[in-house]
Amino acid sequence: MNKELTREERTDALGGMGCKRKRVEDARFTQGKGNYVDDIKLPGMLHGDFVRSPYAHAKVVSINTDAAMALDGVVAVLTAADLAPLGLHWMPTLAGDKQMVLADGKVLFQGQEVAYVVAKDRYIAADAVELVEVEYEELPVLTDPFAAMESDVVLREDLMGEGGALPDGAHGPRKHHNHIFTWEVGEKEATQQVLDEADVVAEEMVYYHRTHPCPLETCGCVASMDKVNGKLTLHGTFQAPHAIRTVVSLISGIEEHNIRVISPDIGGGFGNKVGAYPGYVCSVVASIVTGVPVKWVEDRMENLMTTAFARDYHMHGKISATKEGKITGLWCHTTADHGGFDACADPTKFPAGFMNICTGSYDIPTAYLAVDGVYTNKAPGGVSYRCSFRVTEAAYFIERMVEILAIELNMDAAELRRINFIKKDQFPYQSALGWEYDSGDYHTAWDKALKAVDYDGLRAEQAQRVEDFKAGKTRKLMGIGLTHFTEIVGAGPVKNCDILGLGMFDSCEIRIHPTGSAIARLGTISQGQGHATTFAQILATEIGLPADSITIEEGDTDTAPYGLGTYGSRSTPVAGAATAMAGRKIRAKAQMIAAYLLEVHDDDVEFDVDRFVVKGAPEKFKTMKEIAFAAYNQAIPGIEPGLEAVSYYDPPNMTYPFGAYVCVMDIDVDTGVTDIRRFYALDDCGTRINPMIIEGQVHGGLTEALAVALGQEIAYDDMGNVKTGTLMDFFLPTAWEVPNYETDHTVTPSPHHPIGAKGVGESPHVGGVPCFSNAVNDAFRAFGLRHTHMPHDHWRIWKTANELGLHG
Ligand code: MCN
Ligand code: CUM
Repeated sequence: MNKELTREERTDALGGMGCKRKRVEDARFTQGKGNYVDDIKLPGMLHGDFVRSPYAHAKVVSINTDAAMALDGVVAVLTAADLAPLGLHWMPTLAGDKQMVLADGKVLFQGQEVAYVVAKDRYIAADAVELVEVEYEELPVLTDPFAAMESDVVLREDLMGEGGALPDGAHGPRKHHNHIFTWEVGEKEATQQVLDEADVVAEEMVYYHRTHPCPLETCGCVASMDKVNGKLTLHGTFQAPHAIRTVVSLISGIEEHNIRVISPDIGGGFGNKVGAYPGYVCSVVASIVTGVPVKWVEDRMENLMTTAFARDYHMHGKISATKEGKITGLWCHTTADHGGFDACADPTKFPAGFMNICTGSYDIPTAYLAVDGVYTNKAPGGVSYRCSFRVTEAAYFIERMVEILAIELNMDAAELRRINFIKKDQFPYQSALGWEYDSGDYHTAWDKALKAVDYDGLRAEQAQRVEDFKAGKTRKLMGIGLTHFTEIVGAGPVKNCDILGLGMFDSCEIRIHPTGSAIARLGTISQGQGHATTFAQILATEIGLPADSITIEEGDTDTAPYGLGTYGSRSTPVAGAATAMAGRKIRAKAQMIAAYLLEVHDDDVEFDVDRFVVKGAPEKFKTMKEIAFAAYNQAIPGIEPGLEAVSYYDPPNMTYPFGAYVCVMDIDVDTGVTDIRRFYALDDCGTRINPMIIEGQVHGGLTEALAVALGQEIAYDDMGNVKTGTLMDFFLPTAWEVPNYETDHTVTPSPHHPIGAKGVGESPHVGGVPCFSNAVNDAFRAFGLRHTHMPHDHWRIWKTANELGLHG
């Protein structure tokens, strides 16, 4: 007989929570066996491609498709005129606006979809795109949201009422024809009064530039209408497959049970794949019209120029404090550039996402935030790129304002943070802008971080460097970037979070097979986060079967329970909770089966790692494997056969992960070249399911943060031309630019989450961007710099040095 394993050995054998389980997905990814949208090839499949506008704002006078149609292999060319009879030339956006599917009389941004060509292959489609003749009449272009709010030029005639009246938008009254919404939180007058009476006020315009997540795989889909059975199958790069199914049903009129949406492997989403794009609608229509499958996959330029961008927030801030440095108030007015259509993917009641987490990690008694959304001639979107619904903007804003306040107070920025942190015993903490932070221990994290990098030593070195620079001994300055961020993730309670009326719960359904293995399906969808690995770990611990014996499946709406998908780092806080809760239902039934098999009362058995044991008699037990078999092969009085459970989880609150980051950077004043000497990242995401996956998430998020802070942007010229529409101009960091990251953690569990876990996917980006930016700004603090805008590329840094008179 086998030697009986110890409790510890049995625990290890499960590969459950807390272990560095290797990613099960990687077997296929590293061998080129992933199954992405473009790998899907259906019999008779046609290919779609878009004619796109070269102009940022123009009337579409005429479209002539004759030459394109005459090309051999072209099957159809769709224009708005073809979609109009179906009511599909416009579609609803997730933000309550509507967006043209194909140009309906005008275009509002460069790259906007004008016509959709369907052909036998991708090359013919591309050739035919060139043959479509479109006559445009250029209109004045607005690329600056402040100018747009003053301009007579009307971007959205479709939103004008009779005689120039201005009807309300989806989020209330509008101030101007290019205005989308005003969103206000907090106390305006009280905050103004605090600012008026304060010892010290720091004021700054903090601009977080427009950027783009640029996932390796672009967006795409394959639509396949089976006219015989009336079933539509839509494969695509969807971060929210169920929501896409519901939206497709609502706009097409096809009953939801006749639509199957499948997200296969996704090569990075980063929020870029949350929304609905014209390509999806056109592909569905084309498949319905032609009766054969139609594939549409963007190229890189299309992805960069037209799909959901990120940020573009102009944040005007004022922060007040006593002369000892106690923050007394925060005021922020944000002008948000949403482009030609408001296609942000925020929860409905939050048109500026969770920007009102902008009080950050600090106990700020009085605050006020107003956000004005504005239309411009740029691509639509705004919520993407590891943003937690505008938390990136909020964290950047407050972490810059705190640095500027430190300058104003002539104080050390680390100390200023320390004296303003929310204290451990203040949690659950009610913020001035309406959130209830669930848990945190910021002082412990901060002290650990500063100690790890020898903060005092770094400051001494920096002071010496400044002396040396002034003495002409060096041309390099040293910056110390600090950040303590607090995130809000896990949308969310259904009572205040929905998208298009769909409550933001999530789900998990588990089926235990007779031989003691299992499949669990979730309403979320991994795009690289490793859900198949980590959700099996949650279950292994909850139900006592090895993680290796549990298959995790996501992304097929015909099989997975309804869920709202993966974004806003919500999978662990919401679907992870559902997984634990469904696991507990399995365990509850298993307990009854075990008690029956062991011939004792239900209450006389207890769960022990992978089995139920009789209390006080550890030699009497039934393993979960045995119980699973019994569930299928024995008639147990009063208990249904089988072992399955489902949980739909509506979280009581969001989770509030946080982190303390330090970046040490050297800057060559003459070239503007930055060298990141050190980057230390301490994250607290509560209970840690898989430390290795967390570390991977942190490395990825920091690298994307480096990109954004130091060079990446979607830039426009005055005519609305995208100046960074290719990877020649759009900075994508490689191993060359990436430093060696040091990761660390503290663990402050979420009190309301069944396993105490908080999200982490977006944290490193949220905290990383201000940390890199603060390092650049800090390097020049001794020379009088208060604030300079991102991206801090070499040219801009050189210019900053030049403006400060450091070039001689
Ligand atoms: N995790 C953990 N312990 C925790 C929290 C999380 O082990 N306490 C694990 C999770 O189990 C999961 C991963 O870390 O495997 C990320 O979990 P979570 O924080 O819940 O985030 P989501 O799974 O909801 O992922 C979304 C988040 C977002 S919004 C963006 S944007 C982003 C990000 O994830 N996009 C990514 N990370 C990405 N990583 C990759 N590779 N590709 C993307 O597109
Ligand atoms: Cu805002 S990027 Mo993520 O939420 O998919």
